[in-house]
Amino acid sequence: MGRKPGPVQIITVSKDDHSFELDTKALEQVLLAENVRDKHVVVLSVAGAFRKGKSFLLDFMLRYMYRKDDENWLGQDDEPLTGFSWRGGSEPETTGIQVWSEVFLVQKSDGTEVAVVLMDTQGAFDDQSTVKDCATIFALSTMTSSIQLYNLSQNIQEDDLQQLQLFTEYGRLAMDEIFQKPFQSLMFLIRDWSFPYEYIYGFKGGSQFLDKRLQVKEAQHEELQTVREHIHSCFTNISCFLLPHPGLKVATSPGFRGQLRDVAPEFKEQLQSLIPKLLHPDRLAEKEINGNKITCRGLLEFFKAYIKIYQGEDLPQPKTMLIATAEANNLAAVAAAKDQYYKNMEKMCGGDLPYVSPDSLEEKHHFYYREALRSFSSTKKMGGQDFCDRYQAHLEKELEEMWQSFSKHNESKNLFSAFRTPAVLFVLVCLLYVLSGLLLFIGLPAFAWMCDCTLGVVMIAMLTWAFIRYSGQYRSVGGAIDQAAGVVLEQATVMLNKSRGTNMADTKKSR
Ligand SMILES: Nc1nc2c(ncn2[C@@H]2O[C@H](COP(=O)(O)OP(=O)(O)OP(=O)(O)O)[C@@H](O)[C@H]2O)c(=O)[nH]1
Ligand SMILES: [Mg+2]
Repeated sequence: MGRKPGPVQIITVSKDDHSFELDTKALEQVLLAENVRDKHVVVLSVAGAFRKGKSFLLDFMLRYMYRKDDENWLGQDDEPLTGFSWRGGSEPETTGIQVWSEVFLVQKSDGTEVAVVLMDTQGAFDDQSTVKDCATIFALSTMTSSIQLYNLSQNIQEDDLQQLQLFTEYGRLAMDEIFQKPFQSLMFLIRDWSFPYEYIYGFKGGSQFLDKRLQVKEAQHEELQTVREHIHSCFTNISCFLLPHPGLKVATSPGFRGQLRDVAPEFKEQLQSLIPKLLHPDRLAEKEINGNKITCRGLLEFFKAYIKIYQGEDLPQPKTMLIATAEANNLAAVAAAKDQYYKNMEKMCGGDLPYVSPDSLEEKHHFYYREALRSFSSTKKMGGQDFCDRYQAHLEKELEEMWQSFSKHNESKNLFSAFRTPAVLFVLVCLLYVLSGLLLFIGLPAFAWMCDCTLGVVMIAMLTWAFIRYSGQYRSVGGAIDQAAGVVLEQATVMLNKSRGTNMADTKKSR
């Protein structure tokens, strides 16, 4: 050890290609420290929107961990607040995921020692991160932590719950097996709570407030119910803490360095209640995976496994609400247009309906194709013209494929095409029979014999074909016979056309 403790960047997000990287070496140095590596691990993470005082709060937790024996652990009046890097201003500060380099050993009342890791995360919804970046950070920190603090400002809004649902679902997707409750503790931490007259500050008011917000009622719209049920189903333990506003100096002064002098007394008072309770040895829940408590060494392996999943291509892309809605709209319009085309064409030539002349079928196809495209473009869809054009191209391609299959199906109903192979073979047998007789007559028995042999082969082919059609077996042989008959027919047509062509040329010449 010996080195001064500080934040360690373990996960970095690339600004260019939005990829994620785990610094295994750095994480190994933290988790494989000799005194902690075989201890059960407790991971406390803070996540939520950017610029809402996450790192600031973690620094008070650090103070507590270092000075908990001191009555005055919160600090001196003029002492600057250090630890995880925090600052004022509107630009994001923390990036990726960081952990504190020192893992704290805490003894529980039953004598067991656990290792406590504090984790700071990149704020969500800044102007440089995609939905996928935010979802990945949140999911990774939720999957690897045993206590996740969801840091919110002022209230629990419905969109906060929806984001939580999206992010946790993204996490659940990456976990191998889905358990009844895949994650452990979730704590809503509401900053700048301004209605203590309705729900008092602290855990008590928080829990009443949360009960009200997460209540699932019969009369609620299904959408609201699903969000709540999802959140309940993801975490074993959900709590809430209402924290007051820290005072205008903290929120707005550019010169504020974390001196307690400038922090509102009620904020300090609530910190003194929140942090010791949160970090109370008996409240520190060990990280469990598959129901087993894991050690620091084990956690390292899980980090490696989880990051691989997020680096891979298997997971779907979480999208913005507009894009997801626009996609759903367009897909629904494509499906409706396809359905309309299919039904119309079915009426023309589907199922058992008799053979239709290809020309009139093609005419109908063009008509219904245009109708389907018209119905697609007249449906109201979100996402703008570009988006719509992409889906229209998709629709055109699919309609074209459907047309090909309708046309083939119609073709197969043509009696001649069904009997094409036996007809060709039969004509061939007749021709060979006549030819053989002719050759014998003009005194060429050897050639006549060859004709007879070929005739025999063709007849066997005919019988085989009939057997295959009847039994449905050896279809590849049947296909080969069909193909051979097709080639013969083709050659014959070409020859016929050629002779017709020369005839025409002759008549033209004679004219
Ligand atoms: N209004 C308000 N401001 C706070 C609170 N706690 C800290 N701040 C201020 O919020 C600003 C941002 O603090 P940080 O801790 O850097 O915020 P963060 O959430 O870690 O920000 P990112 O790392 O960018 O996501 C600082 O100016 C703090 O003084 C709080 O409870 N309420
Ligand atoms: Mg931060």
